[in-house]
Amino acid sequence: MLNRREAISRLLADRGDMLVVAGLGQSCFDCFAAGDDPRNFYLWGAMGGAVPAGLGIALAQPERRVLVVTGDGDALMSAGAFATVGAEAPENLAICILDNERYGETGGQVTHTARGADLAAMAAAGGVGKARTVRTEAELADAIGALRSGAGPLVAVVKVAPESEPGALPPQDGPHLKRRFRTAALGVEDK
Ligand SMILES: Cc1ncc(C[n+]2csc(CCOP(=O)(O)OP(=O)(O)O)c2C)c(N)n1
Ligand SMILES: [Mg+2]
Repeated sequence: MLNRREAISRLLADRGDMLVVAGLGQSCFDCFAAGDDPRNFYLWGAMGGAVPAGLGIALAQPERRVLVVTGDGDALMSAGAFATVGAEAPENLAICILDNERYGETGGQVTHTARGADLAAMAAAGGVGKARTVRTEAELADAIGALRSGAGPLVAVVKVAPESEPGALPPQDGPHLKRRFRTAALGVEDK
C-alpha cells in the first residue's frame, strides 16, 4: 500500500509558490515532516475545515496555487463543500485526500470509506469533474503531477496504509500560524 508520508514528501518537494492547507491530525504532521514552511496553514484540530478553508483561499488568491492535504475523516465531515468547489470551480485549487479508511489520529476507528463510501465519486457528484482514486505507484506519480500543476479544481483520493507515522508536530500557536501564513501569502506583515 502507498505510504502517506512518502507521498506527501514527494508532493511538496520543490513546491514553488504553492500555498498548502493541511487538514487536522496526521495530515498536519505529514506536511510538517516534509519541511515546515510559512506557506503551510496547519488546521490542527479543526475537523471539516480543510476543503472549505482551501476553497476560500483559492478564491481570494486566484493567482496562487492552493493545495489542500487532508484525511478521509475530515473530507467526509465537509462533504457538502465539494458542491461549492464544483460550483465555484477555482482552477487554482487542488485537493489531496489521504484515505487510510480510518480516523487515524483518534485511534484508528474505521470511517465510512472502509464501508463503501467513495470520496472521489462524492466529489464528482458535487461537480468536481476531475476526481480520481489513487491506489498504485503509477497512479500516484500521475496524480502528483496533476495536484501540483494540473488545471483545477481537482481531487485525488490517495488510498494509504493505515499505520500511523512517527510524530512530527508543527507549531501549535494558532495566531502565530495565521499571521505567518498571511504574511507569506500576501507579502505584507500581518499584525
Ligand atoms: C469536530 C471534531 N470532531 C472530532 C475531532 C477529533 N478528531 C481529531 S483527529 C480525528 C480523526 C481524523 O480522521 P482523518 O481526517 O481521516 O485523519 P487521519 O486518519 O489522517 O488521522 C478526530 C475524529 C475533532 N478534532 N473535531
Ligand atoms: Mg483517515
